[in-house]
Amino acid sequence: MKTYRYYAGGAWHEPASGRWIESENPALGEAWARLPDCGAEDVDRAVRAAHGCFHNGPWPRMSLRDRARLVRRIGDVIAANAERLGAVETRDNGKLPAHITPALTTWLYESFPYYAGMIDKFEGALIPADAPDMLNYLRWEPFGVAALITAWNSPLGVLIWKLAPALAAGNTVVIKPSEHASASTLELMAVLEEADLPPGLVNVVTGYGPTTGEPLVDHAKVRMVSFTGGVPGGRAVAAAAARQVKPVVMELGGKSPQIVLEDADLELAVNGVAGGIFPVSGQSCVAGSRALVHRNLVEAFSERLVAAVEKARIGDPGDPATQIGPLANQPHYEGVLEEIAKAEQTGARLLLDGRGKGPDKGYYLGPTIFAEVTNDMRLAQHEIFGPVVAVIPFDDEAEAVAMANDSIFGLAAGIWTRDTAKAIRLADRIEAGTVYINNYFNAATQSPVGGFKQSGYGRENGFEGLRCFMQTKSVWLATNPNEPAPFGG
Ligand code: TXE
Repeated sequence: MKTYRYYAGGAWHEPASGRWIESENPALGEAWARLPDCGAEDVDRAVRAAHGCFHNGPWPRMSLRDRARLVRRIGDVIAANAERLGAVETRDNGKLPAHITPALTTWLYESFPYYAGMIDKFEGALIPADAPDMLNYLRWEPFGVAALITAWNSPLGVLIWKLAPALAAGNTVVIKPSEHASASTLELMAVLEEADLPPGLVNVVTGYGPTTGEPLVDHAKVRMVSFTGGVPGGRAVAAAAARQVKPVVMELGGKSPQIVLEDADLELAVNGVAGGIFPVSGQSCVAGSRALVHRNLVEAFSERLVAAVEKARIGDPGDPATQIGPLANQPHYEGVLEEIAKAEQTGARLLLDGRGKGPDKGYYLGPTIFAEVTNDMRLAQHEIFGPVVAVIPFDDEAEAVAMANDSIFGLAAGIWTRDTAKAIRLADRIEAGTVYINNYFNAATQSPVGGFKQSGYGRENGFEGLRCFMQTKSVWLATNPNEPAPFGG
């Protein structure tokens, strides 16, 4: 079994507690690696290293050009090692290499040159403040130590969206990946040793939310938190951060609607709905898990959706022929099965049952489709995060919008129609951070991603993604310092 240690201050360490967590390969249901179960002492070591690096050594004095070079270098090292990193992630969470490795060399990679190129474009501002003999200007400064807490569905992807802007903005970081899939993040630290980073710039602690994540959020030297995960974890992190009035940005879950209007190109819509959830087994924050379909289309749509996915090749994620791999870990797999069983009790009709599909060993589950769902059912409200779609009929545009918005979440939505004006009208009324019209799942480094409502706040990617890692300072300079300030003024 492979043993990983945690990384702090440019060196590898064993957990102070002597405790380890076993990480499973979900394709086999077998442990393959062990990870440190870090506690408060280990977290403190990592945060102190990050804090030291923020204040001492080359990092705080580095020119913008050199900082940008270093951020680019990190991207280059990741891209050069994409296959190695992707292989570890596949082994640890079952994600298909086709969904990891090309992304690490193309658009995820782009985050590094994009943010490296952005930091010398912040031109500051001279404020025309209404104050005589005063010059008032603004600076945008890093927070200091940023905690980057990530989820298991896409550990490297989620991390890169945070790491590139956090470092470009001048912060140092402590990363806390999910206890279910930490190996690729630790492997990343091993490859980053090539990048010659200042010790303490990037640190990784592993362990559970309450015993590793919480001491990290609680640490007085951590000055901001960027979190991706579920709503309960997000609430706990926000509450802990509030104790020290610490800024948090968070991207949480979703129950994203895919609205298929009566005039939609049916084939396009079916492919868009299938492609918006099943290739990643629904384990994506923006997975379109509610198909809201015009009542006149619902039968044809459902039939075609079943036909499109019932023969999907489910199996070993390492096999290039595989289209759908396993779910990422055992507790999650069991949770999804439980949700399917609950949905069966509600009167929803199971059109396609994914249970029992794929190899016997491992956490496999095929596309699962329920019809005759109503939007108030748990199946339509609760984020399952698995390959499960609820088909919900609607009668008119107003009802579709009302149903789409009748959710605690607001991460993404899809609209399928031939009428662009209608699509734009709907897009304006939908409460979601991203709306896709006649496409789904697109993302780009330049385009901000994030949630409305309980899907989170703050944005990743784009200009806003960098801005979240900076704070504004207003500087007042007296241009006539001999003039005494009025007492008590
Ligand atoms: O999330 P958690 P998990 C959703 C999805 C999934 C659910 C649970 O519904 O089933 O979230 O996923 C750390 N203080 N998404 O288990 O538990 C935790 O250790 C500090 C949506 O991954 O929220 C892990 O590193 N940290 C999603 C991270 O938070 C804490 C992607 C996420 O864990 C903590 C994945 C605490 N109190 C799952 N509690 C998306 N938005 O893409 C937990 N953590």
